Amino acid sequence: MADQTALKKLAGYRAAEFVEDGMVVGIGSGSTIAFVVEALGKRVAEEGLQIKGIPTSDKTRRTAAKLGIPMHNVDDVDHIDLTIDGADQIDENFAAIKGGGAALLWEKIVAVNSRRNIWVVDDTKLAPQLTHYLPVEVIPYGADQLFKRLKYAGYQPTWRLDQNGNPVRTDSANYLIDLHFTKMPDPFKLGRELTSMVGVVEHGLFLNIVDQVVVGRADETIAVFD
Ligand code: ABF
Repeated sequence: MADQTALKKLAGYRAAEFVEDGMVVGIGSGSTIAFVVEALGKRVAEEGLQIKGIPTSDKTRRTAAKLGIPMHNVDDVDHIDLTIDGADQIDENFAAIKGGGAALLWEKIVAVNSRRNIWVVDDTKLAPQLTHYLPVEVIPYGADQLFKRLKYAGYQPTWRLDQNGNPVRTDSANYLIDLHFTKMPDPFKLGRELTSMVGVVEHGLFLNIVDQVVVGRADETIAVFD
Protein backbone atom coordinates (compact mmCIF):
# COMPACT_ATOMS: atom_id res chain seq x y z
CA MET A 1 0.00 0.00 0.00
CA ALA A 2 1.44 3.39 -1.01
CA ASP A 3 2.18 5.91 1.70
CA GLN A 4 0.29 9.21 1.83
CA THR A 5 3.11 11.18 0.20
CA ALA A 6 3.17 8.82 -2.77
CA LEU A 7 -0.61 9.24 -3.15
CA LYS A 8 -0.29 13.02 -2.99
CA LYS A 9 2.36 12.90 -5.72
CA LEU A 10 0.25 10.58 -7.88
CA ALA A 11 -2.79 12.83 -7.59
CA GLY A 12 -0.76 16.04 -7.90
CA TYR A 13 0.88 15.01 -11.15
CA ARG A 14 -2.48 13.85 -12.55
CA ALA A 15 -4.14 17.14 -11.63
CA ALA A 16 -1.34 19.10 -13.33
CA GLU A 17 -2.33 17.41 -16.62
CA PHE A 18 -5.53 19.49 -16.68
CA VAL A 19 -3.44 22.64 -17.22
CA GLU A 20 -3.33 23.72 -20.87
CA ASP A 21 -0.98 26.08 -22.68
CA GLY A 22 -2.00 29.73 -22.35
CA MET A 23 -4.02 29.25 -19.15
CA VAL A 24 -4.14 31.54 -16.14
CA VAL A 25 -3.81 29.02 -13.32
CA GLY A 26 -4.65 29.54 -9.66
CA ILE A 27 -2.14 27.53 -7.64
CA GLY A 28 -3.17 26.33 -4.20
CA SER A 29 -1.22 25.72 -1.03
CA GLY A 30 -0.14 22.71 0.99
CA SER A 31 2.00 19.62 0.49
CA THR A 32 -0.20 17.99 -2.16
CA ILE A 33 -0.13 21.11 -4.29
CA ALA A 34 3.65 21.14 -3.98
CA PHE A 35 3.57 18.15 -6.35
CA VAL A 36 1.30 20.02 -8.77
CA VAL A 37 3.81 22.88 -8.78
CA GLU A 38 6.68 20.41 -9.31
CA ALA A 39 4.86 18.85 -12.28
CA LEU A 40 4.02 22.25 -13.80
CA GLY A 41 7.60 23.44 -13.31
CA LYS A 42 8.79 20.40 -15.28
CA ARG A 43 6.32 21.15 -18.11
CA VAL A 44 7.42 24.81 -18.22
CA ALA A 45 11.09 23.75 -18.39
CA GLU A 46 10.71 20.74 -20.71
CA GLU A 47 7.70 21.58 -22.93
CA GLY A 48 7.83 25.38 -22.79
CA LEU A 49 4.36 25.42 -21.22
CA GLN A 50 3.12 29.02 -21.23
CA ILE A 51 0.98 29.78 -18.17
CA LYS A 52 0.38 32.63 -15.75
CA GLY A 53 0.33 31.44 -12.14
CA ILE A 54 -1.85 33.11 -9.48
CA PRO A 55 -0.74 32.18 -5.94
CA THR A 56 -2.96 31.42 -2.94
CA SER A 57 -0.12 32.17 -0.53
CA ASP A 58 3.24 33.88 -0.42
CA LYS A 59 4.81 30.45 0.03
CA THR A 60 3.20 29.18 -3.16
CA ARG A 61 4.30 32.31 -5.02
CA ARG A 62 7.92 31.75 -3.98
CA THR A 63 7.92 27.99 -4.62
CA ALA A 64 6.33 28.29 -8.06
CA ALA A 65 8.54 31.22 -9.13
CA LYS A 66 11.63 29.25 -8.11
CA LEU A 67 10.52 26.48 -10.52
CA GLY A 68 10.18 28.96 -13.38
CA ILE A 69 6.41 29.47 -13.31
CA PRO A 70 5.62 33.17 -14.05
CA MET A 71 3.57 34.41 -11.08
CA HIS A 72 1.05 37.27 -11.16
CA ASN A 73 -1.41 38.78 -8.71
CA VAL A 74 -5.10 37.95 -8.83
CA ASP A 75 -5.86 41.56 -9.85
CA ASP A 76 -3.32 41.51 -12.70
CA VAL A 77 -5.49 39.24 -14.87
CA ASP A 78 -8.96 39.48 -16.39
CA HIS A 79 -9.95 36.08 -14.94
CA ILE A 80 -8.49 32.76 -13.79
CA ASP A 81 -9.14 29.79 -16.11
CA LEU A 82 -8.45 26.99 -13.65
CA THR A 83 -7.46 26.76 -9.99
CA ILE A 84 -5.96 23.61 -8.52
CA ASP A 85 -5.88 23.43 -4.72
CA GLY A 86 -5.73 21.00 -1.83
CA ALA A 87 -8.14 20.50 1.04
CA ASP A 88 -8.17 19.29 4.62
CA GLN A 89 -11.37 17.30 4.22
CA ILE A 90 -14.06 16.81 1.56
CA ASP A 91 -17.47 15.32 2.28
CA GLU A 92 -19.81 13.36 0.04
CA ASN A 93 -21.48 16.57 -1.19
CA PHE A 94 -18.11 18.02 -2.24
CA ALA A 95 -18.21 20.51 0.61
CA ALA A 96 -14.72 21.02 2.00
CA ILE A 97 -12.87 22.36 4.96
CA LYS A 98 -9.71 24.21 3.99
CA GLY A 99 -7.27 26.41 5.83
CA GLY A 100 -5.21 23.93 7.82
CA GLY A 101 -2.32 25.53 5.98
CA ALA A 102 -3.38 29.07 7.09
CA ALA A 103 -4.11 30.18 3.50
CA LEU A 104 -7.92 29.95 3.40
CA LEU A 105 -8.59 33.63 2.66
CA TRP A 106 -6.41 33.94 -0.44
CA GLU A 107 -7.51 30.40 -1.46
CA LYS A 108 -11.15 31.43 -1.36
CA ILE A 109 -10.46 34.74 -3.16
CA VAL A 110 -8.66 32.88 -5.96
CA ALA A 111 -11.29 30.13 -6.07
CA VAL A 112 -14.28 32.46 -6.44
CA ASN A 113 -12.47 34.28 -9.26
CA SER A 114 -11.79 31.03 -11.15
CA ARG A 115 -13.86 29.64 -14.01
CA ARG A 116 -13.07 26.10 -12.84
CA ASN A 117 -11.82 24.66 -9.57
CA ILE A 118 -10.11 21.31 -9.05
CA TRP A 119 -9.19 19.94 -5.62
CA VAL A 120 -6.51 17.32 -5.37
CA VAL A 121 -6.24 15.08 -2.32
CA ASP A 122 -5.12 11.69 -1.11
CA ASP A 123 -8.02 9.48 -0.07
CA THR A 124 -7.52 10.07 3.66
CA LYS A 125 -9.13 13.49 3.09
CA LEU A 126 -12.50 12.05 2.02
CA ALA A 127 -15.18 11.60 4.69
CA PRO A 128 -18.97 11.09 4.71
CA GLN A 129 -19.39 14.24 6.85
CA LEU A 130 -17.06 17.11 7.74
CA THR A 131 -15.36 16.46 11.07
CA HIS A 132 -12.07 18.37 10.64
CA TYR A 133 -11.55 21.47 12.78
CA LEU A 134 -12.77 24.61 11.01
CA PRO A 135 -10.25 27.46 10.56
CA VAL A 136 -11.63 31.00 10.82
CA GLU A 137 -9.54 34.04 9.84
CA VAL A 138 -10.12 37.00 12.17
CA ILE A 139 -8.95 40.59 12.50
CA PRO A 140 -6.47 40.93 15.40
CA TYR A 141 -8.24 43.95 16.90
CA GLY A 142 -11.04 42.57 19.10
CA ALA A 143 -10.02 38.95 18.49
CA ASP A 144 -10.11 38.08 22.20
CA GLN A 145 -13.70 39.35 22.44
CA LEU A 146 -14.59 37.36 19.31
CA PHE A 147 -12.93 34.26 20.78
CA LYS A 148 -15.18 34.55 23.84
CA ARG A 149 -18.25 34.92 21.62
CA LEU A 150 -17.30 31.80 19.65
CA LYS A 151 -16.75 29.90 22.90
CA TYR A 152 -20.15 31.03 24.21
CA ALA A 153 -21.72 29.83 20.94
CA GLY A 154 -20.33 26.36 21.74
CA TYR A 155 -17.81 26.24 18.89
CA GLN A 156 -14.87 25.14 21.09
CA PRO A 157 -12.39 27.69 19.66
CA THR A 158 -8.60 27.35 19.87
CA TRP A 159 -5.96 29.84 18.76
CA ARG A 160 -3.73 28.74 15.85
CA LEU A 161 -0.29 29.06 17.43
CA ASP A 162 3.18 28.66 15.94
CA GLN A 163 5.88 26.43 17.44
CA ASN A 164 6.82 29.22 19.86
CA GLY A 165 3.26 29.49 21.12
CA ASN A 166 2.62 32.80 19.33
CA PRO A 167 -0.54 33.41 17.28
CA VAL A 168 0.04 32.50 13.62
CA ARG A 169 -0.26 35.49 11.27
CA THR A 170 -1.77 34.84 7.84
CA ASP A 171 -0.44 36.43 4.65
CA SER A 172 -2.92 39.21 5.35
CA ALA A 173 -1.51 39.56 8.90
CA ASN A 174 -4.72 38.25 10.49
CA TYR A 175 -5.11 35.63 13.23
CA LEU A 176 -6.68 32.16 12.90
CA ILE A 177 -9.13 30.65 15.37
CA ASP A 178 -9.93 26.96 14.83
CA LEU A 179 -13.41 25.71 15.74
CA HIS A 180 -14.03 22.13 16.86
CA PHE A 181 -17.28 20.24 16.48
CA THR A 182 -18.42 16.85 17.71
CA LYS A 183 -21.05 17.09 14.97
CA MET A 184 -20.73 19.76 12.28
CA PRO A 185 -23.92 21.87 12.12
CA ASP A 186 -25.39 22.64 8.70
CA PRO A 187 -22.36 24.09 6.87
CA PHE A 188 -24.36 26.69 4.94
CA LYS A 189 -26.03 28.03 8.09
CA LEU A 190 -22.75 27.93 10.03
CA GLY A 191 -20.90 29.71 7.24
CA ARG A 192 -23.47 32.51 7.11
CA GLU A 193 -23.39 32.88 10.89
CA LEU A 194 -19.60 33.11 11.00
CA THR A 195 -19.29 35.70 8.24
CA SER A 196 -21.96 37.80 9.96
CA MET A 197 -19.79 38.04 13.12
CA VAL A 198 -17.93 41.36 13.29
CA GLY A 199 -14.17 40.66 13.16
CA VAL A 200 -14.47 37.44 11.15
CA VAL A 201 -12.78 37.90 7.77
CA GLU A 202 -13.51 34.47 6.27
CA HIS A 203 -13.91 30.80 7.25
CA GLY A 204 -12.62 27.53 5.83
CA LEU A 205 -15.94 26.10 4.63
CA PHE A 206 -15.75 25.90 0.81
CA LEU A 207 -19.30 25.22 -0.41
CA ASN A 208 -20.56 25.03 -4.01
CA ILE A 209 -17.09 25.86 -5.30
CA VAL A 210 -15.39 22.78 -6.70
CA ASP A 211 -15.98 21.30 -10.18
CA GLN A 212 -13.70 18.29 -10.06
CA VAL A 213 -11.88 16.30 -7.36
CA VAL A 214 -8.76 14.27 -8.12
CA VAL A 215 -8.06 11.56 -5.55
CA GLY A 216 -4.94 9.47 -5.08
CA ARG A 217 -6.22 6.14 -3.70
CA ALA A 218 -4.47 3.66 -1.44
CA ASP A 219 -4.34 1.08 -4.26
CA GLU A 220 -2.31 3.66 -6.21
CA THR A 221 -5.09 4.36 -8.68
CA ILE A 222 -6.46 7.83 -9.32
CA ALA A 223 -10.13 8.71 -9.21
CA VAL A 224 -11.49 11.87 -10.84
CA PHE A 225 -14.93 12.91 -9.60
CA ASP A 226 -16.92 15.49 -11.57
C1 ABF B 1 -4.58 23.83 1.24
O1 ABF B 1 -4.20 22.53 1.30
C2 ABF B 1 -5.33 24.14 2.50
O2 ABF B 1 -6.60 24.63 2.31
C3 ABF B 1 -5.34 22.86 3.20
O3 ABF B 1 -5.23 23.12 4.56
C4 ABF B 1 -4.13 22.19 2.65
C5 ABF B 1 -4.04 20.74 2.78
O4 ABF B 1 -2.68 20.51 2.72
P1 ABF B 1 -2.02 19.13 2.38
O5 ABF B 1 -2.19 18.91 0.92
O6 ABF B 1 -0.61 19.33 2.80
O7 ABF B 1 -2.74 18.07 3.19
O8 ABF B 1 -5.34 24.02 0.16
